[in-house]
Amino acid sequence: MTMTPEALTEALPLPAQSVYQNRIADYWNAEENPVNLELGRIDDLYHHHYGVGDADRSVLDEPDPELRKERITTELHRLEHAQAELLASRLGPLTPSDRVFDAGCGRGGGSVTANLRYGCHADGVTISAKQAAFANEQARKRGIGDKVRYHHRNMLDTGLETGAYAASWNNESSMYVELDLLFAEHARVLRRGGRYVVITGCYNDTYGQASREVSLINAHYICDIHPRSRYFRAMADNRLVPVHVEDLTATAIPYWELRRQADHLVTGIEDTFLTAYKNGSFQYLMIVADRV
Ligand code: SAH
Ligand code: GPP
Ligand code: MG
Repeated sequence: MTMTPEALTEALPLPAQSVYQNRIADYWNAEENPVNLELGRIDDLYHHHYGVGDADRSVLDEPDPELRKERITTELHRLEHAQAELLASRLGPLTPSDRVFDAGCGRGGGSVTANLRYGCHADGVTISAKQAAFANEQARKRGIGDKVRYHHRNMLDTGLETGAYAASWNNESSMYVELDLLFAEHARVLRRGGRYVVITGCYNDTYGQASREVSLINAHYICDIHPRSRYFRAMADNRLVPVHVEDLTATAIPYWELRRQADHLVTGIEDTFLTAYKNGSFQYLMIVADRV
């Protein structure tokens, strides 16, 4: 059957988000990896990012098999939470009346971490309805539901109040979007002098273009890892002026070395990350910027 252009427009509901973004929402609505849920259950801080810092590898020598699993899980969670604290430490100083925006908030651990540290209000935004509902339930159970709220929205078009936010961030969520659109939205919601932080995996311009490993990571998560250079260009174009840049690559490796040994948690992407970091094609980067 052929359709007139009018009929086609009728048949296809106007997309609130792109086909790609629908696909991303499907991924996160279905995601139930033990490496995320079992770590989060430890203290109800659910993170979807990797860990930083030295790992206590003695957990691998634990003779009791069940206890060994538990100790590895706890150690990986400690490293992931250290990453969340590293990011949160760069948001401040903040007061309890300040508002922060968590762009691509996952199951909500980052906003809770910021609230615990500063007592601030937080708005988390995720494209997954399931994640937003899960995170709101967690905040309610913690008794911080009045200050920490999660929204099922597109971080490129949040509907959040203009100029109302003291700080905002992307923790491993910027590789899902065009950076110009993303930073325009951060610049809009941040007040003048507000703080923006991103922790991300980026490909290394000095390597050339995206390596095989970077492409495998893209395929695994359905994302589009940007080159390092693109972050600085897009920030400069959107009133975000870097004040601190830190290459976290070396500090990210112990987490992956431990995770690859965690038979009860591996997802299969561990060796690809290690190769990508070690061959210099991929970097784990933190950029802290001021909104001018
Ligand atoms: N920042 C969180 C989660 C990172 S996982 C943490 O550190 O734990 C990546 C997140 O980005 C997922 O929650 C996914 O839903 C979100 N995301 C991807 N594209 C998005 C978009 N266009 N708008 C809002 N969220 C998006
Ligand atoms: C972390 O999520 C991964 C991403 C948000 C996407 C890719 C990140 C890069 C730095 C390239 P996760 O915790 O859900 O992943 P996993 O299930 O592998 O632990
Ligand atoms: Mg994870």
